[in-house]
Amino acid sequence: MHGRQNDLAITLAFDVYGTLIDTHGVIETKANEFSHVWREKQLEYSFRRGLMQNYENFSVCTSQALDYASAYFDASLGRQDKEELLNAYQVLPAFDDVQEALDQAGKAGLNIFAFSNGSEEAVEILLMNAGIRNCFHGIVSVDAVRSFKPSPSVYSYLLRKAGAYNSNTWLVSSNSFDVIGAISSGMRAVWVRRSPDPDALLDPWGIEPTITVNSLSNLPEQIILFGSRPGES
Ligand code: 2OP
Repeated sequence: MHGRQNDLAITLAFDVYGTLIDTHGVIETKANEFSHVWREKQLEYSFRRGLMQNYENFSVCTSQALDYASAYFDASLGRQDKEELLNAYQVLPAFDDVQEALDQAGKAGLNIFAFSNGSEEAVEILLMNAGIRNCFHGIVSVDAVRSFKPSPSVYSYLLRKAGAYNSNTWLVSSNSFDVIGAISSGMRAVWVRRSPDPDALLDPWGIEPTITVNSLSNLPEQIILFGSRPGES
């Protein structure tokens, strides 16, 4: 898909759901709790399927998590309600700081990929609908390796598909499991603190992000400056 990019150029791999795209944009604030249970279960199912080696497309995790949230809140969603919510999951807003950051990264000559548990097709539709698809050199989906983040296999696959190396590749994610997974695989990682909770914690594993930010604004410049520090390749 991408072949060998300029090996010296920095590669940015942006996580999608929750980092570029606001997954809580799908439901009005009044159902915010429903939206969070849906999202937490979606991720939990991906972790469990990865550990069980019982892979299903991320959209199955999303759909089954919706069934759970519906039952948990006794929302008794009908088939049409569920279809509308799942369709709405393909039309979610990008966060306000995304377009400018991607434009800055493009102008700076960085290789930019969307990197997601979602299938290539689902992410393509999502990014098109959010109006940011053309900012990316490509989309890397874990679907091809039939596992999920934070399995080491998905980060190795990212490097292969992006034609990049650990030393010049940065994962950009709001999901601490993703940041810890990428750092543990030898990549650099930016933790984007998207949670409105100022006390939102990174898991206390003793594995720290390379950079922590509260927004993507000026992130490309911070990454380039970091790489130009003495001793940093
Ligand atoms: C992703 O986009 C699930 O946020 C995670 O892969």
